[in-house]
Amino acid sequence: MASGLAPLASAVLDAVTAAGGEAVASTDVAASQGVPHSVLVDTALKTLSAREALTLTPVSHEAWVLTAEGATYAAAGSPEAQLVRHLAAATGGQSLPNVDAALGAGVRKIGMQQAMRLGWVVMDRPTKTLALGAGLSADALPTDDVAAALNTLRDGGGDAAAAAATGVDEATRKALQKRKLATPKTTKTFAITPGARIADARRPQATELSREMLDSGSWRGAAFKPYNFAAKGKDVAGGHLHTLLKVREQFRLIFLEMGFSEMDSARYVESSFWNFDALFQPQQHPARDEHDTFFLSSPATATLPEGAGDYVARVKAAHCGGEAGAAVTGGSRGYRYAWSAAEARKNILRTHTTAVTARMLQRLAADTASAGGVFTPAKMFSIDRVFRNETLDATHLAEFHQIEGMVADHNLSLGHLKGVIHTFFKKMGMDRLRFKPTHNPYTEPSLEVHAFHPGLNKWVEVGNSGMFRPEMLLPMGLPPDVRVIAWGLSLERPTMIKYGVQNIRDLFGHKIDLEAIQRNPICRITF
Ligand code: FB9
Repeated sequence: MASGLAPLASAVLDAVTAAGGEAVASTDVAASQGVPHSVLVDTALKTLSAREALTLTPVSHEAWVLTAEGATYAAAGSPEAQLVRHLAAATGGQSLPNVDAALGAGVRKIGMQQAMRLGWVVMDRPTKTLALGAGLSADALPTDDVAAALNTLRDGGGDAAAAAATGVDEATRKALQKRKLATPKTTKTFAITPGARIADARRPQATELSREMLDSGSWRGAAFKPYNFAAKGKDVAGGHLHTLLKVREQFRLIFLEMGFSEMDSARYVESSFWNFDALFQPQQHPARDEHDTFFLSSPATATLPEGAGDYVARVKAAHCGGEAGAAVTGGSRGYRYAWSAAEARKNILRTHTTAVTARMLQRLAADTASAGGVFTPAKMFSIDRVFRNETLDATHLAEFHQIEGMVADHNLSLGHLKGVIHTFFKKMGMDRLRFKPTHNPYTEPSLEVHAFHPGLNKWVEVGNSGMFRPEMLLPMGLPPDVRVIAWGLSLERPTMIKYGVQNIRDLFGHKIDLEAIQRNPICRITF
C-alpha cells in the first residue's frame, strides 16, 4: 500500500487547498519551497496530476536570455561602444594593430563594423587608422543602447513584456538575436487547480487489489491509484526483418502482382556450366577468371547435367561453332574455340541468378519435350544473393542480391521486353525510363535501363536487360520461335536510396546498425 505523500507534494496540496480553488502558479510554490521549478514538476506535480489530485494547466512564458557573448557586452559595453571609448581616450588615429592590442581583434572587428555603420568611427584609408566619426568627441559619446538593452533583458529576468515596457522593443530584441547576443527561450510553468480526486490525495493509494484486501474488505475504503490506460506497455522486442528483406518483400509482391512465379534460387554454389557455359559465355571470357569470380577449392568440381539428352554436347557445339554448332544454334558460327568440359565442371559462387534462369529454361525445354513439343509460356523471377570478386567500395560488396525477371513465350520481341520493364518500374513509382544499348554475353540485343528518380531529381541506372541469345536457348531444346526476355537489377541500390543509406556497409554485413533495422519503417516500394 503506497504510503503518505512526500513533503513537497504535501506542500503543493496545502498551497492549492489554501487557494480555495483559485489557480496557484507552480513558480510560486517552487519559490516558496525553495526548490527549482523542474524538481517541483518532476517529483510532485507529475505524481499528483497522475493521481488526478491536481489539474495542471500549462502556461508558456517567452523569456529572453543573453548568450555568453551578450553577457560580456552587457558588462563591458558593446564592441562599437568599447571602440568609440578607446578612440575617444586615444589621441589621433589608431592603427588597427594598436586597437586589437587594446580591445582584442574580435571586439575590434565587430566594433568597427557596427561603429562605421553608425558613423561613430571613420577609417583614414591612407594611414589605415581609425578615428571618431564627425560630431563625436571624448565628452560627446553616443549612448551604448545595445549594452543597455542587454542589461535590461538580464535584469528584467528576460521577460519580454517587462523588457518592452522599458524600451527594449521587439525590433531591438530581434536585432540582438540577429547579433547572437540574446535569444528567446520559452519556458513552461503550470497553473495548478484542484483535481477530481484531490479529496483522497493524502490517503494511501492502493496500486493493486490484493487477496488480503478482498479477505479483509479493506478495499472498500481504500483509494485506488487511477489506472493509467495510456501508460506505455513494456516494449516487447519482437523480431525485425532486415531492411533488405523488407524491400525484397515489396519486389516479390510486384512480381506476384504481375503474375510471375518465384524460381527456387537456393543454390549459392553453382557449376561454371550453368553460370556461364549454358548462357553461351565463352570460357576465356574475362568474367570467368578468379579476378571476378570466386572458385571453390572443395568441392572443386560438379558433374555436368546428365539425362538432359545430349544438352551438354549441344552447349559444347554452340561454343565451338562450325557445322555442329550452326546445326544446334540455327546458324550461329559460335566462338570457334576448344570448349573444355573440365572448365565447365569448376564450382563457383554464382555471379548472377541468371544461372538459375538457365536451369529453369532448360527444364521448360525438357517439359516441352515430354509434352510432345507443346511449349507452356512462363513468367518467373528470382531475388537472391550473387557473389562477385569485385573491388569493394561504398556501394559494392563482394556479394549483393540480384533481382531478375524473365518471360518465355512464342515470338516475344524487344517491344515486349521494354513493355514489361515499363510495367515493373512503374510499380516502383518510376514511369520515365530510357533504354541504352549495352552488351551481355548471353543476350542480344541488350539494354541498360535508366529511370528518372523524382526524389533524387536525376536519371539513375536502374538495371540491365536483354533477349537471351538463340545460342543459349536452342541447345536447351526450346522451340525455335520461343523468345526469352529478361531483366535484372540489384536489391541493395533501391534499398540504399529508399532508406537514405550512403554506405552499403551500414546496410549489409557485420557493421550494420541493428537499431536502424528495428527503427526502419515498413517499406512502401514507391520511391
Ligand atoms: O540495381 C541497379 N540500379 C538501381 C536499381 C534500382 C534503383 O532504385 C532506385 C529507387 C530508384 C536504383 C538503382 N543496377 C544494377 C544499376 C547500377 O547500380 C549498376 O552499377 C550496378 N548493378 C549491379 C551489378 O554490378 C556489377 C546493379 C546490379 C545488376 C546489374 C545487372 C543485372 C542485375 C544486377 C542484370 C541482368 C540481366 C540482364 C539481362 C538478362 C538477365 C539479367
